[in-house]
Amino acid sequence: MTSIDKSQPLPIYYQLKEILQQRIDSGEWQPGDLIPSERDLCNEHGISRMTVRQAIVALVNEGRLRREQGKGTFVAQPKIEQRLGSVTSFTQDMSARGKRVESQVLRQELVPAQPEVAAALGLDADEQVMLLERLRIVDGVPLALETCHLHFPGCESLSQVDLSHQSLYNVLAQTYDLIPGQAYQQMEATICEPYPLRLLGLSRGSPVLLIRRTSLTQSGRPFEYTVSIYRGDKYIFHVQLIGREEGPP
Ligand code: 16G
Repeated sequence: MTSIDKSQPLPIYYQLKEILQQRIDSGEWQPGDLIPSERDLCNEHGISRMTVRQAIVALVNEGRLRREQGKGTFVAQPKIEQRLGSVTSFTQDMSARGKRVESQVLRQELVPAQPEVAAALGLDADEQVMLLERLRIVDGVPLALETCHLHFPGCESLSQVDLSHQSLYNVLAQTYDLIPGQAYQQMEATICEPYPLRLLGLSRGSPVLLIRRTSLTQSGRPFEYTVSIYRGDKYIFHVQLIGREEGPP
C-alpha cells in the first residue's frame, strides 16, 4: 500500500501505519531518522491529525518508532532478536552482541518464600530464599526487571556479593559450582504495571512480556525461580519447532 484509499474497509489509521511501516522496512527511513511531523503527514495524506497520531502511537507501542519530547518522532533501533533453546544468562546473551550490561540492584536479601515461589522451588511455605531484584540495563537503557528467588546450600552468602556489574550465573558457577542443567520458561503478554513502568521508563499502557523461569541443577533440583518483565518494544524471541513425522493430529 503506497497511498490511503478511503473507499477501503481498512481503518485509515491502519492504512497509514502500514505505509509508515513500509518506509521503515524498505530502508527508506533508517534507525535514528527523524520522520515527518504530524502536520506534514496530515497534509501528505489528506487525513486528520488524530488519525495520524493513532498510527504513530501504534508504531511506538510496537517499538518501531520512538518519540522524544520536544524533538519529534524517530525510527527506533531494531529489536533484540533472541533465540530460545538453551539456558543462557542475560549477560551472556548481551555480551555476545557486544553490548555493555549493568544492573541496578533493588533488593538482595533473605526472605520467606511466598507460596508461588515455594511451589516452584519445591520448598515448604515460609522457608528462606535469597531474593534478588535487578533492573537490567544494556548500553544505558533499562530493558528488563528481574525478580529472582534462589535456594541452594550457601545461598545466604549471596547477599554479600556485588551483582551490579557481574553475572549471577558466573558467580553461581565460580563460587558455588552451580551450573543450570535445564530450565522451564513461560511467557505471557501483559500491560506494564506502574512500578516496573517507572523503572523501565515506559509510558502507560505499554506492552511487556512476563517471563517465569525455573532453573534446575544438573541433578534436577530446582534452585532458581525468576519472574521477569521484559520490554515488549525491544524484544523478539525465536523458537525452533520440530515437525512431527506422522503429520498434524
Ligand atoms: C536471564 C534469566 C534469569 C537469570 C539471569 C541471570 C530469562 C527470562 N531470565 O535473564 O532467570 O537469573 O539470566 O543473568 O532469561 P546474569 O547471569 O546476567 O546475572
